Amino acid sequence: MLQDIDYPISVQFDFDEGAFSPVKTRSDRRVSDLKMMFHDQDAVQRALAAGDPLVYQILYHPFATSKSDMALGVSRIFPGRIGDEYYMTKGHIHERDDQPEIYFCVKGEGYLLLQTAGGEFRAERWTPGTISHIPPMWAHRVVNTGSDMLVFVASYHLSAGHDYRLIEAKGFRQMLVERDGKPTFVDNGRW
Ligand code: PAN
Ligand code: ZN
Repeated sequence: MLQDIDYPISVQFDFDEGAFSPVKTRSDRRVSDLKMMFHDQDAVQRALAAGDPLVYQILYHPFATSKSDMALGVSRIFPGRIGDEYYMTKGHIHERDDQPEIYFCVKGEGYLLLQTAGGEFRAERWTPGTISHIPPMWAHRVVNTGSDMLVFVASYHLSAGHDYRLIEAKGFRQMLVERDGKPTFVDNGRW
């Protein structure tokens, strides 16, 4: 029996737009919201002075009932770079150590970066249609290395919690930068 449901149960995804509706909340992340994540701090200052561009948006819809609570998030990462480093999400690890997540790349191209607190690192190449499972206790970040918007759908439990401290402190072991016009992995000197 359906009761205590926060309607609507369904939302409609538009593949051309890379967005669904209705949206409960939309958050914008600008360079100023993730300035410590980029390695080239001079380039960060130039971007801030040039109007603090939008890096990504998160469209969010909680599906909450009295007995369960899944979250749907769609992230839309714009194409661009700060210096030579591609636009990306901040990246976080879930506060609860038993909480995984599913990511589904629907548009664009890039990489999913995964990393444990101990520094084990993985990168998965993404094209439209790639569906990735993020295991519990792995930090996750998505990098847009393409020339169009990268859009992915995320589904996770509302109680997972987001802890940004580990990634704010040191970042991921490797960064994605443009070299000779191509996305290239380079070691992050903070590790
Ligand atoms: C996603 C992320 C979203 C934005 O919904 O929250 O892609 O990335 P940051 O939270 O790292 O800025 C998710 O992984 N939720 O758990
Ligand atoms: Zn997550």
